[in-house]
Amino acid sequence: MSGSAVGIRPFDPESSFFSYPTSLHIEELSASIVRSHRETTQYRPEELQALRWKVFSREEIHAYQSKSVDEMWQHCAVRLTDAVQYVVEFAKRIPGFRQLGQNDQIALLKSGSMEVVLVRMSRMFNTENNTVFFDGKFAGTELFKSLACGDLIAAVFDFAHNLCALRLTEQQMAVFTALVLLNADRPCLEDRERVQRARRDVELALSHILHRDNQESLLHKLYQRVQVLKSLCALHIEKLRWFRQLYPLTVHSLFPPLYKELFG
Ligand code: CLR
Repeated sequence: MSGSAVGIRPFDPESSFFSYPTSLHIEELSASIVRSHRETTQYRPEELQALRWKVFSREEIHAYQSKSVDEMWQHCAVRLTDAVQYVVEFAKRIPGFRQLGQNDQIALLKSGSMEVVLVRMSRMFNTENNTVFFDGKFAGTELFKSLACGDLIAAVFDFAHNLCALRLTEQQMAVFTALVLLNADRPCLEDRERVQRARRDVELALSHILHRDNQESLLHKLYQRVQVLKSLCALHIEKLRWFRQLYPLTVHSLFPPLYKELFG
């Protein structure tokens, strides 16, 4: 590496991650998480801004509403799985995450990936007309009518709306979503200690960023949202159980394997 040639040891997150964090370490950790976030979001903020005028027409909304329950579920499961795939890629690039054992990585993704998708949803949300960028255009709750889970959809939109109101920067969101993933209280973890140590550093990174941005009051608000995320994900799992009971074959043969692996 070029750094060592001039006698400066380049930052190596792998070697220093579990030692005492220095402010340089925390700085580098935030930068690394922010980079990972930027590289794994489907759309950049400028792109989303430019797409805002694209909304579904009445006819298009009607076409979604005319789908059968299982057809619409399958469609949404595919879209959701695409979004989850990006979150998995994000997780794998977080220094403290990729050093965990395979089983713990999977355990964290099982319970955290949907939460991160929902946080990321707020980037794709337009609060002016309560629509989300889905399938290439902005869609309101009515478009999801044929899923027959209006309560889940309303709650998810509500969450996105409220999170939008916090006006997080991309950096704040990046580090917050890393924190959502690195949760030592998740079920089935083998090495909680290690998750906790990785989490501690990301917590420092978040405090550091919020301090720098002069927005320390956000910390409390963000921790409050975590509770809501938990209930939304529980509702999602409950809806999936209900759907699976009605359409076991659709889930079995038409849902994406990753979706079933994480939520099924
Ligand atoms: C989240 C942010 C991603 C793009 C994206 C794709 C699919 C969207 C998802 C976002 C938000 C949640 C979403 C999902 C499709 C279906 C799902 C709207 C915008 C709703 C909540 C339905 C979930 C239940 C189904 C599995 C039936 O960058």
